[in-house]
Amino acid sequence: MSDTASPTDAAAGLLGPLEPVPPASVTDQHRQWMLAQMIASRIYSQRVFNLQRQGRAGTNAPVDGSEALLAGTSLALDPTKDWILPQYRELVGLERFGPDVLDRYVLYALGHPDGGNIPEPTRVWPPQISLATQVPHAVGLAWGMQHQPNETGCVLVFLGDGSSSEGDFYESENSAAMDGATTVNIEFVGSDGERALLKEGIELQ
Ligand SMILES: Cc1ncc(C[n+]2csc(CCOP(=O)(O)OP(=O)(O)O)c2C)c(N)n1
Repeated sequence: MSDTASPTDAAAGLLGPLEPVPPASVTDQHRQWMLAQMIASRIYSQRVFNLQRQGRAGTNAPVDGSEALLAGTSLALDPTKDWILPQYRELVGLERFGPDVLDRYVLYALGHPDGGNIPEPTRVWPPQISLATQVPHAVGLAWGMQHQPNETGCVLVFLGDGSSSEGDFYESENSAAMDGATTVNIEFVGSDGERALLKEGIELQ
């Protein structure tokens, strides 16, 4: 990385092919890319936070503390096959899925209606502030993909532990288990810094 290159430029230069990278295949170049992504996502998040403090952007949930999870999961997925349904913190860390993710996130933060739509071919849905309401959509999307012979990807949905108090969460988990839908839920377990991964209703600590 040159002295003049921004983290964003560095990340773009290191993006490489879009194939998912399994843990055993992670190289130093991937690690360098993930670090650049983590730094970039913090910078994007801080920028929107500053806009919010100036009264130029609306409600904002900073990415702080979730950068590594986003860089890692983003690298593990295939942006041409897999889908991500974010909650409200994650979009600044999902540049690998397409530069318009960030553009649309900023529009959303500014209150522009186009921020509620991320056009194809980008496989990331817009932010969702109503807790757990993205989870039934994720299961429905995965279930629909199972009926499309050309769709071989998975659906990843982000939610916080507060979402596990919502009916949407349990109804979705039940539907996913019944339908065998390929969804992976990533749960952030808030302020204590612990995280849990829920997959088809089985909790792995
Ligand atoms: C259905 C619903 N109820 C309440 C809220 C208000 N609300 C916004 S963020 C939040 C806390 C969510 O905490 P958590 O699930 O731990 O997610 P985190 O933001 O910590 O990642 C609440 C209660 C909401 N957005 N939606």
